[in-house]
Amino acid sequence: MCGIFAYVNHCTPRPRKHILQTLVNGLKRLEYRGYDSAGLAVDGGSNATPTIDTKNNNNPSAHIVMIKQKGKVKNLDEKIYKNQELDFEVEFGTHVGIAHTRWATHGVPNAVNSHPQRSDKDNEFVVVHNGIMTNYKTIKTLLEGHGYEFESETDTEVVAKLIKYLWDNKENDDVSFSTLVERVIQQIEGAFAFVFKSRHYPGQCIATRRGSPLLIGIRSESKITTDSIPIYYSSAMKPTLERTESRSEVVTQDAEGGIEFYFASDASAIIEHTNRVIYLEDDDVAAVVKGGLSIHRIKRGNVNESGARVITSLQMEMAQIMKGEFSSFMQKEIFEQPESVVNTMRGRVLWDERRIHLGGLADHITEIRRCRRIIIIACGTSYHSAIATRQLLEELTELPVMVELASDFLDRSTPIFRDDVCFFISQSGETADTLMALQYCKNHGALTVGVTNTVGSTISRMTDCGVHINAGPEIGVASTKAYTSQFVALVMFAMMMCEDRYSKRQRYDEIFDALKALPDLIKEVLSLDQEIVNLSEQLHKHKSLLVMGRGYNFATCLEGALKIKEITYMHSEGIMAGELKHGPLALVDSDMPVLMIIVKDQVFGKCQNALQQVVARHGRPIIICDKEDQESPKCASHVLRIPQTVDCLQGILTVIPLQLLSYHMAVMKGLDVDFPRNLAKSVTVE
Ligand code: G6Q
Ligand code: GLU
Repeated sequence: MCGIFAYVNHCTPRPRKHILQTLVNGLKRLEYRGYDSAGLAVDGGSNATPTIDTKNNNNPSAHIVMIKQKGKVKNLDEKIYKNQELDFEVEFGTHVGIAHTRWATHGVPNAVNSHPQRSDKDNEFVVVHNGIMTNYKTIKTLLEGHGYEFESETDTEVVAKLIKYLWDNKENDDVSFSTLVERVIQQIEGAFAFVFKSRHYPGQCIATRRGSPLLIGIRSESKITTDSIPIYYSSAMKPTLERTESRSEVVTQDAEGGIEFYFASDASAIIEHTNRVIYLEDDDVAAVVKGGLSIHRIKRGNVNESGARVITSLQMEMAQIMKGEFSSFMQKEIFEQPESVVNTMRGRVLWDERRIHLGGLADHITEIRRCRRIIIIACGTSYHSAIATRQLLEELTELPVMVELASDFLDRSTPIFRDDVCFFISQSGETADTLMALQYCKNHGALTVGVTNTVGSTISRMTDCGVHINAGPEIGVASTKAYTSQFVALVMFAMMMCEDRYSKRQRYDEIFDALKALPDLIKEVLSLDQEIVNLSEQLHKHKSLLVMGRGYNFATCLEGALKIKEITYMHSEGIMAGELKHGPLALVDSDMPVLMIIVKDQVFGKCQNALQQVVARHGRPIIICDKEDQESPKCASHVLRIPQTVDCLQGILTVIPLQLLSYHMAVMKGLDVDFPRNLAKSVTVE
């Protein structure tokens, strides 16, 4: 979730053209993260350098101009220069510009939903946001009750309106911009990075984060003498929408001479300007006031927090920054999974209430509970996520659940009835086969549900209701984090279907607790990386690799084999262990690499039988098994031990070693991991 860039030039005269170019270039550096729209806000005014008057907050600077556009940053750039109102040559001694690339989570991609979001028609406060707010509906209702009118479908707009509310109800005119922002973030739940600009605080820029990255670059002609930025603590304020109590005035530093600040959600947008940066931490509120930067925090109890944030030097190359410590997007996305599954659950798994709330299904859940049959339709990896969760869906809904490959479903002209509920799973939301199947089911009168990663995609628009998996943009063609997030989304759906059924309560509780522990267990599996590198050394020169398992882990076999095929170009087959003696066993001998997934679930005994059948044919399989399993490793050539979780989530933990294995083998073969031959990220043809 996507890109923030902001630029402050203090006592450093810059023409508006330069400011706009800096903002647009910043956004271009963030394009690789994926986005669907872009926008920015700068000061208006045509021929004068606005004066900085921070003492008198009631004397606003020039009005703020916002330019927003669906689609590429290039389109935004073109739109900027069509703006008749702006004089591009006018110079600003001091100026704050903020910009954003949006990956929609709330509301379709269009200009109104793009960021910056604004407080009111006069653009008194504008804000850019990365992340998802989970309690925005409650705040929105309260603000609407106070007469604030909303124009977008985003969660972000609530923040712009909330800060305006706090401004309108401030105790006195001396209240600082950062105090208002501190008050805002006290009301907010979820993940965010925000950068604010206001005409009431000309020349000031406020940034804050919680769970979403944000850093600040500093550039100055005169030497920056300090190597850290002090933190000012304030006491907690009443978390209420009522008037807040007054507090001590924030201290700011005056900068000597000119200075420039660059705010960004990732270092790739900053490095070309400066390598001196500060990484903000959760709940830091950073304020640039009169060219001085200070950081403010609410003091929490007696916690002994550090008194400063250190200015560090970025030592990296551009490409390195975009992928972080990773060599490819696929690798980055594999390692993002502890966070991406949390984003899928954020605001949906209500930990305190022990409830699941999928807002996008709420209006239809009664109808879904009454249906006669659930049909899940998808392609490729998305299809595998349906295979992975079918058993749980059957168990918790007690309905027949069919899982269909979209192309085959259409070829068969499968009978569909009005009391069917049809799910369409798609990372991109644009896959042609899945789309056609959706049209077909609509024509037959079924209720349609989308499960996609792309807000505003054709599938999310065409379906009656749905769930956005919120895994964040996936760039590697081989799908990884989208798979585990689809998996989690379908598990949440299954749980929501049975939450008022007493007979399912124990099972529900067991899965609920396992969801909480899941991110840490994923981290534990990812720590097997070096072991998997060693295994890849042994395997990558082979021509073929069979992946066997059954029950909840059969989907892992299919998905693992698909990953291996896609990026290593090696033959690989996911084999249902129960089918071994009906054919595939003929392939097994001492030369054929076999990987078996054996975990302690209800098919453990049957998997042991399959293992014996392989061993009897001189196979020496590689085994992925539970840490506690003493039996299976005895027959193995290599063992990968993973932590145990509830049976129906185990597939998330067993698939990750296979994602890593395919990745390392492809690297060893010198192949392009992110863009495998003959494949595209979004398959928009039949
Ligand atoms: C897997 C691929 C591919 C993908 C399908 C369906 O690694 O990315 O199998 O899952 O092409 O795509 P959507 O999920 O976007 O519909
Ligand atoms: N939740 C916000 C929105 O949908 C921000 C999304 C983002 O991170 O780009 O507008």
